[in-house]
Amino acid sequence: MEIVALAGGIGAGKFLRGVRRVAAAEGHRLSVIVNTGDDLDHLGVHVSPDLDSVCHWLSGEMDRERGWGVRGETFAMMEALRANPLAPGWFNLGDRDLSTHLYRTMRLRQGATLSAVTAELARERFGIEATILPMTDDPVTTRIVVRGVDGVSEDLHFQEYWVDRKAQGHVVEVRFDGASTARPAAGVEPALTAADAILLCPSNPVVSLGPILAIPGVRSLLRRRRDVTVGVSPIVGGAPLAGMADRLMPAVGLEVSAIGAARSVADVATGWVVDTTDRDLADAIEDELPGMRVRVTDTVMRDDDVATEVARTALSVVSG
Ligand code: FO1
Repeated sequence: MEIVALAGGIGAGKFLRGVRRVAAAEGHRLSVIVNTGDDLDHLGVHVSPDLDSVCHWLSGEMDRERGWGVRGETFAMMEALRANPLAPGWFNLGDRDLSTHLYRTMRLRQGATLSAVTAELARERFGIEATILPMTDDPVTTRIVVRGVDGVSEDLHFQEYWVDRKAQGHVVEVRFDGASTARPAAGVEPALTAADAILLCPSNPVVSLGPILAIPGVRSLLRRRRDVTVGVSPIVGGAPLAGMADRLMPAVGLEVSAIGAARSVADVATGWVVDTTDRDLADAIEDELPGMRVRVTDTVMRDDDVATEVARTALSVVSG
């Protein structure tokens, strides 16, 4: 089978390790379409956090505790940088991660597309068999507008909001600048068209899956492939297992629950996997969202065995 996963930030990686194990065991091919709205040009390098996270998780180099970056990462460069009070010290570029950012920046300056550079990094640096695709090669930037207690609104880059401001402040708007004129990266539409199964990773519905679905053509294509598409709820017991979905979902009118997350993809998914904590929501979801079949399993992916079971459960919805 051709399995295609849509992935963003922190929640996707653990699940992708389960998908990878099922794909390897059963001889399926895996492609992952990744959010690039988090990308940041910082200190002269182009950082693609979600592309890097997916590569770290699939290569096994991820630091599970920190949730981003590689195991054993050091921050000597950041310590030296902070000796200069004029330098921006809020976004930590790890020493090993920096090699990835420098390579990506060098190749982009040579005129390579983000897709081409991502393929080189995934294959040559991380030894990954899966095909890793940015959602687009065009610039798309997630912006978060927050209003402080003083009533003043600020238009922040996603990373400024999430890292510098630690997701504080009342979110009044989420935008994906550049999305309306962005084109899906070369391999995206062929992968979605040929997929035997499409998996929506348990990523933030607003800023991880949202930007991917905002690329013109992607959502309409997924609607046509709804019969092979299954999502995994990123919300368990009314809260995200990681990240800041609970702060962003209300800003776009979504209830912070497994049913609220299901509503955000009801037009593109025929299956929805929820945690055992949310077993009592299963009937309500199927009643409200016709065509959605709910599966219940343990989705708190503390290790690869649990993640593999979640992947099997999701695939069972569309593989008969
Ligand atoms: N997250 C943090 O909480 N603090 C950081 O300093 C930080 C730096 C960073 C650098 C590179 C990178 O790829 C990711 C980094 N992250 C950091 C995580 C990042 O904000 C998130 O992984 C995603 O953007 C959220 O989906």
